[in-house]
Amino acid sequence: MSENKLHINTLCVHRSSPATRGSPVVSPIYETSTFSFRDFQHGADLFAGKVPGYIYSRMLNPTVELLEDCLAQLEGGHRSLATSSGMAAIQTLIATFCSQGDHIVCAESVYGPTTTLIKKYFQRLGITSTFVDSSNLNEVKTALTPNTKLVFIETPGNPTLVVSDIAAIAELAHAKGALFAVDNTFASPILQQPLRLGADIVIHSLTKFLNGHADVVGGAIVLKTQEHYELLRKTLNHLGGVLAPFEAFLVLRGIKTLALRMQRHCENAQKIAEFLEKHPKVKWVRFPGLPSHPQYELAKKQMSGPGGLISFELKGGFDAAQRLLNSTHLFILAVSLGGVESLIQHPASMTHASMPPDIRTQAGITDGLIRISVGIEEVNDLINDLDQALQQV
Ligand code: LCS
Repeated sequence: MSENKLHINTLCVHRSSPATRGSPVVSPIYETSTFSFRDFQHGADLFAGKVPGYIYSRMLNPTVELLEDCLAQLEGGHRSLATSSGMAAIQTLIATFCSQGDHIVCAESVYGPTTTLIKKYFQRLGITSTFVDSSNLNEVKTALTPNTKLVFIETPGNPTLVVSDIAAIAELAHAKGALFAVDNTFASPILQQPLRLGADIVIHSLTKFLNGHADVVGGAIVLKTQEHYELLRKTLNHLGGVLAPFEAFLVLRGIKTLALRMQRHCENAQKIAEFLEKHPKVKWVRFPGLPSHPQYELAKKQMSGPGGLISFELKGGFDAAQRLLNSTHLFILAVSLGGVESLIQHPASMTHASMPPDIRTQAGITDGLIRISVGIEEVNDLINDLDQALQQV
């Protein structure tokens, strides 16, 4: 049928999705839920896995796949999967590898909902867990049992910034036949590449440094082997927590400036941590770039920069923390981290409020603890903002 014979109702549907034109420098967004088959046999072959190609965007989408390929390369992995959030990545990981009767060893200093996911939802399915100070290798070793399937850590850990020895924990986990996953959200692949240090799996909240602009929620799982990739791809397809193409496009755009941003985050955070440590109203500061950090030497060895997160406590405890959080102007009072703008928040009543209180206390998340995510603004403006806010305390 010639074009001009088509009814406008048909044209609305068919001419709004033209084929790719020219050779774009930036990949177009494949904002489509489904893909046509050339003929019956092609469709059947795609479903049977006999030929490569796209079927349906929950299974695979070209824009999302471009991001997945990019993340695998940044982390030195084989393949990766992008998910609808960091939590979806962790859920997909555990659902893939752990069954009733299995055991997880998890770091106590992790994002609050990660603890809740393991302690509440997976425990209900008969998966037990032990939470340890992952900077203490003896604690990790003692917690491992013959049923341990997965060791899960964050380094640096949210929000205490505790640093754990990736290579040493990989050895301990592998000696017991357990898989070892590292949530690399705080470092980003620019500062640390856990797969190269012996981890089997890397988790990311793309919401943070990788996207970097506080306008996307997303996650990722990076893997070393095709076998793991295929297992996880099946789980993700069935659980359904996939990333949308537009979000993938935004993260790809964010990644273009990741290295530059990380450099500025690190430089700014170093100066701010030094300022805070000298301030008379500050009790202590935790920042991997300060010699006072308990794992300063390990951080220097394992990471190529200290990152953009700082945690600290004021001498005035909880009341002083409340005052400070209500007094900053440039530091935005908001959770999340890793964006170009500086943020300030109170873990015990915000990001880690859902955590069982005993594990929260065990992890050192005190009521006076404040966490800041240092952005890429001019550092003296940020220091002046904290300085004036500290005067209100
Ligand atoms: N892993 C880490 C280390 C995180 O910090 C977060 C979120 C997640 C995983 C979960 O990622 P999401 O599902 O949010 O993409 N951390 C947050 C925080 O510290 N403040 O708000 C969110």
